[in-house]
Amino acid sequence: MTDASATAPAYTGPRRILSGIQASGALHLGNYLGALKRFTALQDSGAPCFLFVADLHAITVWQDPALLAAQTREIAAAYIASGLDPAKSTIFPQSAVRAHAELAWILNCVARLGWLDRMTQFKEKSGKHKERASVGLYTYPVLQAADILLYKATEVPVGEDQKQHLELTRDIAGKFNTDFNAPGYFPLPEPLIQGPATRVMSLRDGAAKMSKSDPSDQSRINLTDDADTIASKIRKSKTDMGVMPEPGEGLDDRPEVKNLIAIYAALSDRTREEITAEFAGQGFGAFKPALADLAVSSLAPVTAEMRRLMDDPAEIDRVLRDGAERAAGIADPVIAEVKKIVGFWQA
Ligand code: AQP
Repeated sequence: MTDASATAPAYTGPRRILSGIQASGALHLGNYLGALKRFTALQDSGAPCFLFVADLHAITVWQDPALLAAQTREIAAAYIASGLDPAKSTIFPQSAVRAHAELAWILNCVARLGWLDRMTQFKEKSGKHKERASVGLYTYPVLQAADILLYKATEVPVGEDQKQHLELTRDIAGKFNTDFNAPGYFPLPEPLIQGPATRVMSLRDGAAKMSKSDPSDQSRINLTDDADTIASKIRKSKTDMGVMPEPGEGLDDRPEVKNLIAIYAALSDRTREEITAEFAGQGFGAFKPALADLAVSSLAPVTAEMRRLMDDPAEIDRVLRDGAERAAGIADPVIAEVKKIVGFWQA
């Protein structure tokens, strides 16, 4: 793939921020620090924010139909509980705006098979039996490109794991603009991968991403965990025989310690250097309880608000319905224009 930004004329439309979280429930600290907390920080950045619940993405792996709508509400509740104001930010279910699927099909015909073959997330998620994976799991990054380009989003806050998919989105946008002689029609969106916790790692293995599909519940802190569970998981988290590092000490050979410091920094809105300076030379017996207290006090209000909202599904449904209408107000004219550009028959 080439970087489409090298040759394409610049997009001149307004700034828009867009991101999504899969409706597969079970949100964890990685989702909170890598996504939710950062969306909230961007809400007042001067560009409108579109945050969707990715239910079309969720069904790329099996989802129980009896649970999917509740999982969708749970992610919407997490958005609101993390501080997103539905009056300012557009919060909506992806499947409620038909144009996502329509644009994904058109972009499936723009993207090249070789580009998708290189996507590492598919390789990781499909494992040893890729022939048993759904076709949707394979084409997932094209749907993601459609999600972004449908709103002509210019900035996409995501965790480190989504970097390759964002590069693919830029390539698809560039190829569409070139193939259809529509210079600058789609923006080449910028991934916003910033902050101390763009890749929160497992509490049991500093080389693996904290992930909802990790079979060990001890590997992650779930947003539904109570205070005792959070404290116990942090107490039992893997470290080493050493003590807390000195400022400036390299930590590449101590990934678990590096991860805990990054989590502390992200939760407290401080830098890793500040945290290292504070705890230098101390044992983990001092650091882990401090981290546990911080995690509990940061997550407890979010969890409590999520529970309150989940007890009032009608309130969440109002937010999602209103968000879907507002989102369609942007998406529908874009898909109509795209169909015209592609040359489809129009009445
Ligand atoms: N460990 C992480 N650290 C930082 N950011 C993370 N994100 C996910 N895991 C981490 C970010 O959260 C957003 C939403 O992710 P998602 O739930 O839509 O999908 P995902 O990345 O596939 O999440 P998981 O937990 O890793 O799911 P599985 O186990 O199914 O693969 C994204 O912005 C993502 O970067």
